[in-house]
Amino acid sequence: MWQRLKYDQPSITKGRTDVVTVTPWLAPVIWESTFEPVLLDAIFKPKNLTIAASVFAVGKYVQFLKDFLETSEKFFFIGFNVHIFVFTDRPQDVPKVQLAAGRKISVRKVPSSKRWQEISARRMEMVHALLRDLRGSTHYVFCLDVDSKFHGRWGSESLSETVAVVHPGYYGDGRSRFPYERRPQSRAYMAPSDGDFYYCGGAFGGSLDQVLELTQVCSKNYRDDEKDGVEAAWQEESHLNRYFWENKPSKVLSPEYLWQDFKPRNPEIHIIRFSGVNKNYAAIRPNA
Ligand code: 5GW
Ligand code: MN
Repeated sequence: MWQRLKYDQPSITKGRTDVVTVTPWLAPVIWESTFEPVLLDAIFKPKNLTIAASVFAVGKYVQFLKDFLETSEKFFFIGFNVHIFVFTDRPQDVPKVQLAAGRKISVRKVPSSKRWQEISARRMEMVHALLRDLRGSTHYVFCLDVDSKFHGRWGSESLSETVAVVHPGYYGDGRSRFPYERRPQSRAYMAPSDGDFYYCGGAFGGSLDQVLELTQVCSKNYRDDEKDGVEAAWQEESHLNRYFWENKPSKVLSPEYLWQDFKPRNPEIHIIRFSGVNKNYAAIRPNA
């Protein structure tokens, strides 16, 4: 029982001072040394939760699956029931990965796509359809980019109703400089004086019900935009950012949770947990 666990005495006056650990709407912002992993796992493990993750590997992106899946076995919700759903047009190319007890991978076939914008835009819709099937069997869901690897723990500290990850590329910038969709005709529109953080399209999550709602709203807005002949600047990432502006995330993950390999590690980043690999765009994208 967690009551008998040994862990450092929490301090009410001392903690990290180099970063902000709570948003103005009082959602925790998760940084290394702001949580006690052993304690959190002891709280969450007895609930016997199932965590689903969706990952798309369409076309040449299947090459990223091996590292993604192998590193998830080392770092992603270790000791929990984890079900990874791989969406791909090349099911025969999904690598066989040795899985620990309680973990499984399912493959869902999706159509190939010539326009890369299609892939990025349709993920929400396909995840929404998946989640409808998972109602009753899954508690939390994360939607992750495949062109990335785990390097450190990503676990129960990230669980909450709606979870957004701060994008590593813009967190020092003023909101007017965030790459939000700026055309008022789009349903992803954000005014220059609006916005909290710029969040990643490459990682987000939450409870099954909340992610069902989020994917429904974002995919509907994307489709309605499409009928008007508008495609948001960063497809679903733009719609996600608009959604999280209107519906504040209940937990915010620091850029430790989605770094980029090409970026030098900033001093406030004490650990990189998940990071996008460097990729040769010309070699992997259908219409780069
Ligand atoms: C291809 C060309 C341009 C943009 C995206 C793609 C692409 C994305 C693809 O051909 N296949 C594919 O499976 N994807 C999925 O969308 C992957 O899960 C990928 O991680 C995600 C987002 O696309 P990324 O990772 O290329 O976008 P960035 O912004 O992380 O570079
Ligand atoms: Mn990516």
